[in-house]
Amino acid sequence: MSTNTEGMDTHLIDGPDSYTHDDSHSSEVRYSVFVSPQSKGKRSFCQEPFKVATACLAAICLILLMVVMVISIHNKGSIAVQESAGQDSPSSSAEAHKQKACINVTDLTAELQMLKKEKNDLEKESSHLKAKIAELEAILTPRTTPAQVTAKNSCPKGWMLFKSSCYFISVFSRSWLESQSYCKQKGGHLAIIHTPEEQSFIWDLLPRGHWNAYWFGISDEKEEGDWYWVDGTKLVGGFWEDGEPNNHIKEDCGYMVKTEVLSRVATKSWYDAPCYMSRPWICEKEATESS
Ligand SMILES: [Ca+2]
Ligand SMILES: [Ca+2]
Repeated sequence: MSTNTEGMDTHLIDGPDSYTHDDSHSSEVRYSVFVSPQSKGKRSFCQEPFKVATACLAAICLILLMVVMVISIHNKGSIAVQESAGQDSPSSSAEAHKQKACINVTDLTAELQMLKKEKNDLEKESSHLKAKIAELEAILTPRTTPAQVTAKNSCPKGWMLFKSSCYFISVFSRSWLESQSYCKQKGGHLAIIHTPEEQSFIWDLLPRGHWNAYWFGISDEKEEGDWYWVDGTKLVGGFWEDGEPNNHIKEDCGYMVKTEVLSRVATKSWYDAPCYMSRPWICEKEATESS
């Protein structure tokens, strides 16, 4: 028994060769306890691959760690950039809205100024038109005196009242004689004008035009130069234009002219003209009194 033990120790001390040849007694514990100095170098040689593998693993781990760190840093940087961009975006958007609002305000201000100008222009035009309407109404409204109001003179439709007479302005044209016939049919005669007021009233009824000439009730057909009214009374004075009547081409009938020249006046508007000329005319007849 002791011999076997001593032999076994001898094999162990002798080294791996002996150990190799005695597989039946192999033991990791024993090997580690009874390893000889010579076999120690050989064991380091066998452990070298494990160290290399360990080193490689450590290196790989280190590389992975570095990769993870790099990725982490990169991700943080990206997040920071995104956050930065996310923070700038509302600011930029607000600035853009502000600029747009400023532009809109400028546009609206300009439009407001333009509308104010248009309003002023329209107000001026409105005032002008109101004045024109008042002027036309004054022309078309029969002018009456208090006495006439009391008398309640009235005229047929289309005839204008002045004092005790009604006046009709034709829109058609006829000769002087045909015009007088028309007035007679209506119960009157071509207008007989005695006063500047009557002349002005009739003149105001006439529209302006290039040469608006209206027959009225005066003629010198019987005796050249002797002017008579259609009621047989002789003319006294008159409202002739300068240089008229001139009987230029046998002009024996009178008309009054209203042109677009504003400087012309009612009391210098009469002309003598050929009686056959076709012109509009002015009728006059007595107003109807009603109580
Ligand atoms: Ca004449
Ligand atoms: Ca004449």
